[in-house]
Amino acid sequence: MRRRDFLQTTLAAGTAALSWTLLPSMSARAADSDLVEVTLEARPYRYPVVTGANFTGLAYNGQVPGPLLRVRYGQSFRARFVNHTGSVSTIHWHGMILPNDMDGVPYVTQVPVPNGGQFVYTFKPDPPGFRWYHSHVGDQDARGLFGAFLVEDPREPRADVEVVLILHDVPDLHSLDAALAGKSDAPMYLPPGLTASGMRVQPHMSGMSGMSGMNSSAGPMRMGDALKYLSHCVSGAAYPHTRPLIVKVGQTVRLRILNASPTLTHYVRLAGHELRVTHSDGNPLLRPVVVDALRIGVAERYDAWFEVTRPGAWLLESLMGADGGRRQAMVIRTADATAAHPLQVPPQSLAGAKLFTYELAGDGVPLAAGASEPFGPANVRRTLLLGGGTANNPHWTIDGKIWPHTPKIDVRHGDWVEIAFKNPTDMSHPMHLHGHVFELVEASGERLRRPLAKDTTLVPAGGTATWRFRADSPPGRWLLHCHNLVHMMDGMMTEVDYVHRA
Ligand SMILES: [Cu+2]
Repeated sequence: MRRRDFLQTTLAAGTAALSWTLLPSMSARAADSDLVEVTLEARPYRYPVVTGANFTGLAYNGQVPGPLLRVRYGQSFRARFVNHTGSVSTIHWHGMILPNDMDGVPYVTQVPVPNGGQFVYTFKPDPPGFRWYHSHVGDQDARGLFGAFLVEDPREPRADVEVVLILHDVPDLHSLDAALAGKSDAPMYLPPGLTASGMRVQPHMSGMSGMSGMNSSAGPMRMGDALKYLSHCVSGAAYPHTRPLIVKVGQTVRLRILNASPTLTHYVRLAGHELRVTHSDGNPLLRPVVVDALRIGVAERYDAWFEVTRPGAWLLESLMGADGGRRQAMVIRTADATAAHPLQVPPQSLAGAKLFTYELAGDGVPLAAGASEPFGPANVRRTLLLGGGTANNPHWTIDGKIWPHTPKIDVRHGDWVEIAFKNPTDMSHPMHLHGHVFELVEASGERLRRPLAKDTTLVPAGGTATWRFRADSPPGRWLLHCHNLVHMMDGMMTEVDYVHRA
């Protein structure tokens, strides 16, 4: 009885379909229980945002995104997954350190759950912070099988207003087939005022800053692997149908923003405000950083704070260079905003903006050219070459291979591991490691003096990134892959495998 009550309590905060989620304090009873139990049932779902379009959606518990899951750090978690998708399915708990057989990777950590079948996932959510969950089978997450998962740290200060926002994009599934075949005619999305590699526009390039989308600066668009999108959403709705967030002057607001897009990097601005970023992928930054705009790669999360200092109405928006007509946005306004406070819209360019980058947040210093200095002692040191996406090599590869033929990374428990990515391709790759939180110690040729604790890193086009971590997770096979859906389905995937000490 007590558990059932608690299930209701837990899900109550997440049952507001088609809107972002406001987070009330967890009730005392909810926080006192040792166990949080939920049932997640996946079924076909018709999206209100794309009614009329030929789109085969899926949903957990009849809502997209799926219900917000909340536990207090230290509680155990048990999810009964019921699969009525019509095909096999699994749930992956992104950013969580957990037993390998709970990680939800089909044919790697578990036999996938057949249609009509059930599976119980049970683990102690760790570490605290903003995590998420999604199907790890085919394109099911792009069809709607994803949601946010908060592991709340009672030691952390709360803001007056706490909100979870999920940026997600609904793909035209025909373009997914075409993209996997390298024959999509969809344009690449690039935000206005940025070069293809995602660098800030430099002053000497200011003559280019008016170029909408900057597509022409990205070189010839050889590869037909971009997705077409039917809708760009904030937590299940597209602007202007997103629900406004009503705030009061004097309040502190904490936005926890997840990018659950299949392929798009999101660039987020709030009109009239800077954002103080305190966490990346749910993990505290060693020092918060104040920016004008966030860059959120696929699967990344950021905690961004601001203060309401005056009455007004402001648009929070992800800028979309190639699709500027459609806003992916929501209104944040004070209850007393009047006609004297018309809606402020953020600048529609990132030119000149202080953009969140790893180099900025990590206090980067350029490495000497050609330097190969180690970032710390490591017993296992590997370089992974990200490749493909050209006419002669249409697959997206790691060291020239696609899954399951990619080279694996063998580690022993207790090893210090350093993985360096080199990305000579003309697309950025959001690389994700399961079951670990690593330190990002190098980005785009800069050593980060304040490494970022993360589970996903954008490796920019033409750029580099280096991770460092201790192999002290539960033993098993931990997937390491690009979180761009097209690249992942193409085979840009490998594993960190725990092997027994000889
Ligand atoms: Cu990729």
